[in-house]
Amino acid sequence: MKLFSSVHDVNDINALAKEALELKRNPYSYQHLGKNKTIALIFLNPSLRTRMSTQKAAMNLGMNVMVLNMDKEGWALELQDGAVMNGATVEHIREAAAVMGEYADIIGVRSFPGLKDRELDYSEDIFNKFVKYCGVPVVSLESATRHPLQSLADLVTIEELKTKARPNVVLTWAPHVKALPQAVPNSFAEWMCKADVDFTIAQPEGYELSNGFTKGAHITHNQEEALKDADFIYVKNWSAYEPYGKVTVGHEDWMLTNEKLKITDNAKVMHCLPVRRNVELSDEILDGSNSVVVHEAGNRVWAAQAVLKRMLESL
Ligand code: SN0
Repeated sequence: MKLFSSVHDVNDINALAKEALELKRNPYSYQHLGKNKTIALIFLNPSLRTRMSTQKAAMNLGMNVMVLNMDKEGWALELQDGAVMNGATVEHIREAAAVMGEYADIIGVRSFPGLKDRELDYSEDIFNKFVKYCGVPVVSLESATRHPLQSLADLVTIEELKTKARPNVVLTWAPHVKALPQAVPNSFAEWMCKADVDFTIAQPEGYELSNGFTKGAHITHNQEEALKDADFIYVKNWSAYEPYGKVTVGHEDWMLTNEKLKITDNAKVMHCLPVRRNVELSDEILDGSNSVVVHEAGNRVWAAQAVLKRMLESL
């Protein structure tokens, strides 16, 4: 594997999830694979789980790891071709990415959307420029429109915890105080549309995701209808796709509570984290027995390790 940026980079998602669970059982069985290989993890935005789980995954494979918090410690990056760089930007992505490719065998990149210019964000300009100029395999650590390592960990978690062959999985919008990217729900939706699950998305009117990510999903504005008989509930806030990046006030009643869980099939509750307690998800859910959010975060290691293993095998 030379690129991991979306579900479209994977032939068989079930085989990859299975490989992740095998690595969970035998974390150190491929320690030789990463010997004398280096991964550089480049962050243009904050991270806890992605940074630590990807570093742990790389170490389990015997790799060396370098982390650069580019937003805080790097030079201000110029992205425009032909720019006259007499302003705030110091270094062009053409040199920055190419130099990183000299130091690393694999590069991971995190770059969030600006949420102002939809066409620019959905063109994945920054991520694609890293891919183009670094010259080595690249893994997405969450780009403007997708978070594939999270989605793979989510699939692994569902495969691991499901009690029926084809579970009902519901992605439900949740309230928030800020405008958040569509990357996590877009990505979860496109993975679930390919997984062996019945998949429903529930969101208030105006929060429909781009239909490029949701083909095959049942989509509703009625949260109660969606939650009925759910086996897994994936909770996430996102801002509107149209009008782009906008949020509306209200919808506080979309927060998940124990009362709402009663109509589910004792559903397990998932969230990518970080979560705003008592805004997106209630204390009673997060501290209750249905929450699997920490277990899900633990599986980030095995998802990342399965992807890095395949990248190392293709070097
Ligand atoms: C990011 C998002 O894409 O929703 C990262 C999730 C893995 N989340 C946030 O930016 C949360 C920020 C906040 O203020 O709660």
